[in-house]
Amino acid sequence: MRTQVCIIGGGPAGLLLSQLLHLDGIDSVILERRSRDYVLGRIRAGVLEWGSVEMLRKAQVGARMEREGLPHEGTYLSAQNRGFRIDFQDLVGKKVMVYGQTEVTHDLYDARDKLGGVVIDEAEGVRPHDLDTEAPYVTYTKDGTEHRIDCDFVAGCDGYHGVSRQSIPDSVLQTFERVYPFGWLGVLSQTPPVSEELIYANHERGFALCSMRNPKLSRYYVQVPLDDKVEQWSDDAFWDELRRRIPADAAERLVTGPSIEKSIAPLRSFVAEPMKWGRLFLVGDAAHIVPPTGAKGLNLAVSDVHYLHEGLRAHYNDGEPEGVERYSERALARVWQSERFSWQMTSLLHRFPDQGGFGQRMQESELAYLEMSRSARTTMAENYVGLPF
Ligand code: RFL
Ligand code: PHB
Repeated sequence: MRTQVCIIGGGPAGLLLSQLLHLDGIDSVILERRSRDYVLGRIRAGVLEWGSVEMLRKAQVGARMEREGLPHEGTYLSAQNRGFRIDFQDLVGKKVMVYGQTEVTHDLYDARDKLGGVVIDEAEGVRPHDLDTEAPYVTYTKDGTEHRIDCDFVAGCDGYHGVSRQSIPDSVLQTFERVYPFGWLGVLSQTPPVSEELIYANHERGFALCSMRNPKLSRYYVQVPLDDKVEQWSDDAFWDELRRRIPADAAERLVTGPSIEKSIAPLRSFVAEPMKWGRLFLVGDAAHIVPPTGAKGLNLAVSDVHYLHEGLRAHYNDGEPEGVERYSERALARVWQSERFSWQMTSLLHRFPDQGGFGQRMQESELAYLEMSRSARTTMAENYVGLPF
């Protein structure tokens, strides 16, 4: 088989890239290791920057998001059970959209199917070859038979554990990493959200977050030690801990119910440079991971897709090589901005094992400064709603 762009990974990055290329007359094939049901069953991000909303509209997958998504004009921060608001609309004239990654992925699969996009799922042993030549190709096995796809470019959209990044020689690849000494225990429950807007809570017992998927479905998180196991956390223990960490008025009105999903995710900051090697591009989690505190993971995948799509469109439709050549540099500039913000939000809101009383007071006074200073809130709002592409 031959295609112009072979895309490894059918998560949001791979699907969105494929859809945008299709709309410009550029063909692609997606190779996904998992089954579609598995991909659509993953519960992940919940907040879209407005730039991501516009990208989804441009890709003609925005209709359901317009109907069901929840535009949020602000968010709450809380310190020691008392909250205050960051008003995005007032401070920077922008908002975000609460619409789950699961729904985004669903909409993208539907759109690819409608336009006859090729997504090969349960592709095993996917391997890119000859990436530093003019004629790269990708091999994989499906139902016991080996296949080969010849292409012009390979887009590595295969997440943190994928094969694409590993195909770049060690002598070229540089990685930067910080692993945080805690994780997030997340619960999804069929209960009305405790607040119309998200609440990010700093508490001496640890961080907590109140989020949502829709008016009947809530998503909550509490910071836990890295070695905690999900089985140790009964639903009641989770709700008790959450109540202790959030603003007192929210704790009083919290509606609890059985969890329909419960999992622990570790927190990590990670960047691989460069994001292009020969004819391979790294896109999304394949190149970088952010701790979820700034809600940036999915949004960064979308901005990478923006730069790569622009580059490939200029290459194929205008014979202009610059966008492809400078993909890594352009994407990385924005990646590092989101890394910085996610790291700052994480440092501000979590309890670190070695921070002591002094560290706790520093966080509390930083939060007090945010509450009193419009310019501090403006900086936070500008980053949270997303820097321009
Ligand atoms: P994805 O979504 O990981 O998709 C990559 C796809 O590639 C497939 N794949 C392969 N396919 C073929 N061959 C191989 N060898 C392959 N190896 C992997 C995988 O099956 C998968 O379908 O990456 P993408 O598209 O770059 O999208 C990035 C976002 O998914 C990610 O940044 C966010 O979900 C991160 N993230 C969160 N971000 C937020 O902003 N807020 C959150 O609350 C939030 N929660 C999370 C998260 C990521 C998590 N992971 C990765 C463990 C919670 C979790 C549990
Ligand atoms: C979520 O709803 O899952 C969510 C929201 C905001 C974050 C992280 C996760 O910062």
